[in-house]
Amino acid sequence: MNTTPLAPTSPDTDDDFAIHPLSGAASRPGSALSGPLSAEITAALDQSPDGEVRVRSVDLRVPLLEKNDILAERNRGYFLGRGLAALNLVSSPGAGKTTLLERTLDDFGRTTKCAVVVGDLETDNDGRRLSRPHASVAQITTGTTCHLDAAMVARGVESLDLDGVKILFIENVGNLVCPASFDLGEQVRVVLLSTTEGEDKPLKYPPIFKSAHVVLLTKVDVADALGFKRDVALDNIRRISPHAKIIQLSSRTGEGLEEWYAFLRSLIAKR
Ligand SMILES: Nc1nc2c(ncn2[C@@H]2O[C@H](COP(=O)(O)OP(=O)(O)OP(=O)(O)O)[C@@H](O)[C@H]2O)c(=O)[nH]1
Ligand SMILES: [Mg+2]
Repeated sequence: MNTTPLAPTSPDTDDDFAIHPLSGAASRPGSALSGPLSAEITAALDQSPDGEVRVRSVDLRVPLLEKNDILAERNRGYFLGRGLAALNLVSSPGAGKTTLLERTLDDFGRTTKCAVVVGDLETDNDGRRLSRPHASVAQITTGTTCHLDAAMVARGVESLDLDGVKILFIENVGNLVCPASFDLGEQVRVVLLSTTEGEDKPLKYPPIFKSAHVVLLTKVDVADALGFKRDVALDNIRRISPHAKIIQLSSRTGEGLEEWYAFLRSLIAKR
């Protein structure tokens, strides 16, 4: 079993996000830009011979993503070493991520130990909603950041009790754009599309749907009342993510949840 500490050990001091363990160990500050990246920014501020500062623009996206990818690989190795299946749940705000996880912890989570890391800009509302005696939960508040990154997840996971845990759910910040670029080290990326959003979202936000292993069509209980065209939505999902497994479900009525739980069981069986 891989017991190497998961979070980066560099003494970064910036508090740009916060961990609120709903159970487990004490919170600690997260890491921000550091090392080579700060050096790159400093190098961008060239000084001319007459002392005048010339500002060069630097594209930070590549180094930021490179750093994230390294940490994501580290997370992946850690999850693998512990025999954990990690799922990254992504959707626009309010598509039903927390409600699905509440049901999943209450049903599936009674017999299979699960843990959750949940990210939001502000509040620990979702963390408190998900808190259960039988499930370890950590809430991350990102401040102004519109997605979780691998470092935040590493810190969140360190505050969890992972003893006997088979499935780690990572509920990302509600956003259909930014989370697409940030690998968290998950094994499975789950994208939710709710009937309240309209059928066209896969066409309008293709990167996140292209990256999905599983697409959940949620809130199907209200599809008819909304005039939501399921066949059109399914067609759009298949056009953008032809390889994704699609499950239609309602966390309210329970429709489709058995298929979701069967999928989760299949992940454990593969470990
Ligand atoms: N009718 C219906 N409503 C649902 C269903 N699932 C969730 N909702 C409602 O949708 C709203 C948003 O649900 P959440 O689970 O908080 O959504 P979320 O994706 O976690 O939201 P953020 O964390 O803010 O991104 C709540 O009012 C839920 O009760 C469902 O299956 N059917
Ligand atoms: Mg939520």
